[in-house]
Amino acid sequence: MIKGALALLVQGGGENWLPHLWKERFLDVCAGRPIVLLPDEAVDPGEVHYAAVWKPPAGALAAFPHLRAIFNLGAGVDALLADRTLPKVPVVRVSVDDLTKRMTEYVVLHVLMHHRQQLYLWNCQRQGLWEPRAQWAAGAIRVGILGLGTLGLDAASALRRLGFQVAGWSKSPKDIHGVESFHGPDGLEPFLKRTNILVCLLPLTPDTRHVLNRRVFALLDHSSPLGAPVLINAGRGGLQVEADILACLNDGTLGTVTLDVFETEPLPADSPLWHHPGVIITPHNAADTDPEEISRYVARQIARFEAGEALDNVIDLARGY
Ligand code: NDP
Ligand code: OXD
Repeated sequence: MIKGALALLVQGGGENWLPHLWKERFLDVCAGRPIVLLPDEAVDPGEVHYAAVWKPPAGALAAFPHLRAIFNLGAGVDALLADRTLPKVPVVRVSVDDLTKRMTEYVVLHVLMHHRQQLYLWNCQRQGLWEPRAQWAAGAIRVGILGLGTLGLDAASALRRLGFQVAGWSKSPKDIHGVESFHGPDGLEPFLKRTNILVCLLPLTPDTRHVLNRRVFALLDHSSPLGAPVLINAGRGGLQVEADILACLNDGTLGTVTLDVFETEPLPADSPLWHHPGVIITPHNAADTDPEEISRYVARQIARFEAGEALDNVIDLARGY
């Protein structure tokens, strides 16, 4: 039997994400299935049963009348769901251990960077100054994680092991050992009022867009040894209001921040964030997942789906994540 084709539509990403590399990976793991790289290669649209995509052009997937499932090659589906013509088939996101562990590395690295006053120490080093400041224990700091899904939960557990006081905020209630849990719009204010380091691992949806704004920053707790609170956003740029972040850094509402994601990516060269002394910038690579792991995950899911089993990590289109 001829297998339905897998169409690949991949845009953006770093050197690991070049479309022809994705084609080679899928040829390796999807034995005998035609793999078509779009828009360069020709295919009869009726023969395409699956699509593996990263930021495909709006409307591109509507061309396939027999599409059975769409595999988003990353965890966040906001760019894909913005396409109003998306076919009504299951959309699967990436949720693999490799991605989760890399995000936890990132969160732990940056929480520690701010907690251990690394921006101050680099500044001293540049000036040849030996001027240690008092340092406090992790137990003195309350970290708050926006989003207690796959990524938030793993990061919470690692931070807890380091001794931080950890809380999280989610849409639905949670009961997690050792993590104070808040949920829903009513839970946001008490969550913020106890938080010194705010870590954002939310998906971008109509409900979460611009949640990282001045009103939210002003509620964070200033009473820890850190002084002004810290923001770390590795969710999506659309969650943050960059003008508010800058203004809050400048008036002391925020102390220092780490941003991996931006309203416009790449971050424009004229953004004042690049040169602000209180800002650490990374180029949307917090969880730069192994693509081989992702292609094996997609191939495994297709094989199971064709054997009549359910797909994993299917997006709830009504919720948007
Ligand atoms: P999940 O879907 O597993 O978790 C999402 C969490 O956000 C859940 O706890 C959910 O609550 C919560 N949430 C969603 N909407 C709301 C809301 N309106 N109010 C309160 N809580 C809400 O996602 P992941 O943990 O796997 O990933 C999170 C995001 O991280 C991705 O969507 C992506 O944008 C980003 N990401 C960034 C990467 C990077 O390199 N910078 C890499 C990978 C992901 P509940 O549990 O109740 O459903
Ligand atoms: C993302 C990812 O969603 O890299 O940003 O998986």
